Amino acid sequence: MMVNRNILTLDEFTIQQLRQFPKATGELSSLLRDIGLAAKRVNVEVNKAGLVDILGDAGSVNVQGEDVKKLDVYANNHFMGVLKHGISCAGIGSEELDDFVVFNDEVSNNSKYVVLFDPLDGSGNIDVNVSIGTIFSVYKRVSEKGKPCVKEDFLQPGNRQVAAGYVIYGSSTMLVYATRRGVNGFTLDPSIGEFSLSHPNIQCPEYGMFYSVNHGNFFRYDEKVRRYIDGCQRKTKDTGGPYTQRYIGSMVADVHRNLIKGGIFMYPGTVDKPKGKLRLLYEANPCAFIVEVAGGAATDGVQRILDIQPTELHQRTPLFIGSKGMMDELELYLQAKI
Ligand code: P6P
Repeated sequence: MMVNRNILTLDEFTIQQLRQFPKATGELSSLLRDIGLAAKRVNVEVNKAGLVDILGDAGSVNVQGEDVKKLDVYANNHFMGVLKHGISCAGIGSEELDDFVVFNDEVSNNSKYVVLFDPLDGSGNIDVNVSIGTIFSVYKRVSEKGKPCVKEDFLQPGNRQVAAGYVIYGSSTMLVYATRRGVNGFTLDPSIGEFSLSHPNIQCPEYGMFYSVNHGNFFRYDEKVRRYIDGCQRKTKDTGGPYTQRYIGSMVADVHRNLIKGGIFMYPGTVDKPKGKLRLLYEANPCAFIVEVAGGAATDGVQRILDIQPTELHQRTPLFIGSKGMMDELELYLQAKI
């Protein structure tokens, strides 16, 4: 199979971006390449999960009280490992770890960034071969360089993100990341073992035909949310529909489809869990950053996700995210204007 020599790899792309800023230190480019390396290693295990004894629970329970799958542990260790042994990251926060991890060595203490990540989102789908993903969020540390990073470095609002992205281990393996300069998607090319630029300058369509929500919670949602979902079901050709309901159970996969084709993903709060299920720091914030840079929108039903001031690593938030036109219509329902 001929490989198109003109397709930039992730490494070539990040270096090309770096060359446009001669004063840049190269730390962000290096960090993104580190994440790409860890993603390739995790991809190998995800792709053979059915063949080796890596399926099933690792026998432990994580801070979320969820059974930890062995692949969760593997992914967490690999992403933390490349970041700890790189030159760009002073510390991390992970869904799989109780607290922040301050690397606290001479190189890391002089590194510019901190990273928050969900090493394997949707891990409940591992055993049934449904797409899963890694999500990451990058901040410039606010504490003094030369010293260990501190909690405040991680608890910045999402509008301070320098970069964010996800890896989706699906029919192909893709790495999508955003900086303020744009959103770009890279597909892993097995013939060269590199992520290659396949989706340059991703723009989220203003409208779409997909809505994603767990209907099993329907009668526990707020009445305004129920009315919006009901409205989705009533769409016709004359009113911008008909819509299709797609809910994969892996947020990365649902958000990715809606980013590319247009649509809205919702994980609202419920009467018993008003903050919903999804985590602000390493799920909602990075996805909100990516979707907003691509022209979409993301709120918690009241305010912009990226404006929320975090208070703790594992805090949850309701999440409504996707095409701008669909989010604007949702807003009218939430404000009881229709
Ligand atoms: P529910 C996966 O566990 C996850 O965190 C997201 O990836 C996904 O969108 C959501 O939970 C699914 O949750 O409650 O609908 O099964």
